Amino acid sequence: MSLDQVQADYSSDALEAYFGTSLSVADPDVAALVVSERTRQKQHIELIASENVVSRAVLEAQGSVFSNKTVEGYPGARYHGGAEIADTLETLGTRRACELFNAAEANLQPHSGSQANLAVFSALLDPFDSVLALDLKCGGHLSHGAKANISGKLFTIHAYGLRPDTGFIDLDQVAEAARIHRPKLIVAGGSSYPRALDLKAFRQIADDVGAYLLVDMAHFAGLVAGGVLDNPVDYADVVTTTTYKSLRGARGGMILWNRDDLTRRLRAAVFPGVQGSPLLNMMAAKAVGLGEALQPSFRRYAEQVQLNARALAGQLLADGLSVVTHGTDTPLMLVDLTDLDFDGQTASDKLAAIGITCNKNLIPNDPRSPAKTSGLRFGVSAMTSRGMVEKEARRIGTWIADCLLGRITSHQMIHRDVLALARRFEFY
Ligand code: DSN
Repeated sequence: MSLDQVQADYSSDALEAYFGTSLSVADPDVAALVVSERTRQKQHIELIASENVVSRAVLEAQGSVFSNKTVEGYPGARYHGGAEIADTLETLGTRRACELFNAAEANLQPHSGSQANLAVFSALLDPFDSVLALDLKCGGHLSHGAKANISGKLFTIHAYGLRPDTGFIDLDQVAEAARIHRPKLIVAGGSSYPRALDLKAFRQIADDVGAYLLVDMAHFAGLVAGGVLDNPVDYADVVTTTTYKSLRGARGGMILWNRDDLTRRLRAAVFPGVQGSPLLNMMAAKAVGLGEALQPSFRRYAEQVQLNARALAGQLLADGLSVVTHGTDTPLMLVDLTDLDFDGQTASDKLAAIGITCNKNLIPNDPRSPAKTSGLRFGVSAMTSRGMVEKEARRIGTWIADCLLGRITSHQMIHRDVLALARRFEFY
């Protein structure tokens, strides 16, 4: 490359183009994918329990100039200069999180729920320490000690399960396993357990054996924020959550706690323990989402999420499908397909063909592999954000049941109906 060419790259025209060209002009390939994804989201009924639809304000904050800033450490004690505004942002977001969940302390830096859990494990435990958590096969989460996850490699994991007669957490088993294994940490919460946790019972069991209690409320944090479910912060030593499921904010994780004596360890476990610089654009968007969740209207949203979840689960049952625990208290539910002659992957493909998006999921004691599964998980946070209520939840439930139970004569016709419903609930 000649010197002339290098200098040309720094001409005022080149700089203006670099800073001023929109995505559609600068990179039509990626721009086209963004448009396609937006269209896909609008034209489908989204029932993946870990998804939601964020506000325009959250999107705007994610795409803000905070994307350019690197900071390490915490407000007032950073390693990089120019952090004054970042400090104000992180302090604002943290204050909102504490107010929303009535917590003394919050850490908004985790990039995800799994990072938040890893930080808590490393703050409270030494390698090989014993942990008691809900079995992944019974609705637990990878980051709670699955063999394939770092949490399962570093710590000694014992699992508890569900009552075979009800599908609810077997608290007797939790208490017995705690007595036998004397875990240093008990974890409650998971990724496909549809029922409210008995927080008081978990607290008691943890106290009986001198264990820390961690509640991972990722899937139901929005219902806690909206006052629909009890607040785990009142019971647990530490609470983790993602910010983007029922909480309807930016992608990322968060840690909340009340105990002063854990503050130094938890903060150090996030940075420098498992992360470097937080993603400040996501921090800004988290702050916006938390601000939205503090508005009175969020309470109404959270109530509607639970109403919709119950309406959908009720309709699936009424229309002949088997729902684990026969219902839900949270935004999610699990359909058991063992009576049908196809697996979760096939079931999810069938629903995708009529415009309904969900995910295959292991059911308790699933005979199939995680790649196939015998279940489907549905969540209603996203459809509720679009304005759908029980009437639509019931209609969707009937479409799902008709599709899975082979009661559809024309897939095309039902897909047209799904599309028409999706169009009635436009967004962006
Ligand atoms: N934990 C995964 C889920 O529940 O889908 C991703 O957030």
